Amino acid sequence: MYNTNGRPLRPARTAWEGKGFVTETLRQTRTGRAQIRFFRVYHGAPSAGRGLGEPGHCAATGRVTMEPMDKGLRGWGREFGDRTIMHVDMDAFFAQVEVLDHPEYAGKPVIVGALPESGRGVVSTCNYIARRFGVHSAMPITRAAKLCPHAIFLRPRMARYEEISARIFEVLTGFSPLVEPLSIDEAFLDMTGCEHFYRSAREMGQAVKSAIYEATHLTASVGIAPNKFLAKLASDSEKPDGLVILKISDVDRFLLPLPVRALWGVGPKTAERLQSAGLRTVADIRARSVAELTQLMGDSLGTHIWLLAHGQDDRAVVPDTEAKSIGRETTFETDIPDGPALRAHLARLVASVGLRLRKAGRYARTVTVKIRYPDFETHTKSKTLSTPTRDDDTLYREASALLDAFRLRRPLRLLGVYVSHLQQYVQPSLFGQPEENRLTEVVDAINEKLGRRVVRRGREL
Ligand code: TTP
Ligand code: MG
Ligand code: MG
Repeated sequence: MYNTNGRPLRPARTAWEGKGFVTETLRQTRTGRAQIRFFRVYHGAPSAGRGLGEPGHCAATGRVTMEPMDKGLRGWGREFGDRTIMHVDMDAFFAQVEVLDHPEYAGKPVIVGALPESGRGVVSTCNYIARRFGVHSAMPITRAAKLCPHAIFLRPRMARYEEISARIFEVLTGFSPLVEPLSIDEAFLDMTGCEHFYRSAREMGQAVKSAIYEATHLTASVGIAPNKFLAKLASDSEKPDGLVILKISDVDRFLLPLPVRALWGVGPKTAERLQSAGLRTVADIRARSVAELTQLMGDSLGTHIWLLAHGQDDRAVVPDTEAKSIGRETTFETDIPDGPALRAHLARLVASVGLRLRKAGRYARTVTVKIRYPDFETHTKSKTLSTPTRDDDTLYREASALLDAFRLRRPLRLLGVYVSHLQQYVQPSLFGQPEENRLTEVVDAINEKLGRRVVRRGREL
């Protein structure tokens, strides 16, 4: 926990309500002159067994009243208006991971994506050294090779990036129960009510950056602002390793000089229309009334642009608690034909997906297998089951039958397994009891204890 200077005057109190709870701690300041009350609002159930010392987690105390959260207690948070929103985005994410795993690449331009000798494909991303040569995401790899011939070119290793991404999100959920993932390397956090843990917004942002660095040895850029739109602009504005704070009083200075393209939802076409009406910067839009803008751009787009130009955006941070599907795929080092090796990969993918499904407390109705041939031709086949399941044996049987159905005649470059139509429980009256495999339960329990998947089924070997 951060900013825990001062002596606790009494144990933290936790107040409960159906959908969340508040913790309150009372501390003596370091100088001993004042008492500070730290408040924090949590949404959703507490995670059992975790102590109060970890932000974002709290052990149940059994009290069952909800005490109102006094807005006055947000301290410096009030400089951000009703809400304090944070945006976090990793710097040159795939490329940074590659340099982390290969220290010999440090200081050199690194481009992740296709390989130039393949003659096709695009740049996924590149590090900031390569960006100086004009290389950027989505650029054809052949063009990147011309701009920066001495760069290190690498194919993406998605499984590794996903593993690190999971670690980052674990760190973020320690800071706020309201974390909305936007992509593999990026999230919004609603930090409203958490301000009292930090002396300033800068300290709060620094705490998140440091925690990510400690967990991954990678840098992130962070923006803190009154809403999502401004927080994302802020985090993008000083990459890499940036930390930009926009209080309400900073917004105009920051926003007005920006080109209209900076407004969320304004693409090249909309920008062109605005420009042909003489509107180049956010300040130009500010000079017009909402009526003029709606006349120019239509009711909905005009209002949207007018609001953003005034720094207004009331979208909520929506935590991604309801995953729509769970899946995992592997790209092989060398292409693999159908046979025991491929089936073992399938079993490992199923085991990993099954474990995540059980951890999420869900049952799946639909199983999907995805294949990709060396020429990138990609196919999927799905089956929807009559009874939802989360049992590895059932999932493997279905996935294996789907793989059979492809009648593979060529080796595969990629294999993936997905489950979807997730539901929380199975209605016994409709489907009969869901089959719970005792072996799966035991294996999960042992692996949980050991902290990783040590015990595996024979088919995975
Ligand atoms: P971004 O966050 O857009 O980019 P980045 O993290 O590489 O660089 P920065 O944020 O510092 O500007 O995307 C995150 C990852 O997503 C990126 O590392 C690679 C992948 N990606 C693609 O594969 N293709 C793309 O076109 C983009 C934009 C990203
Ligand atoms: Mg990024
Ligand atoms: Mg991103």
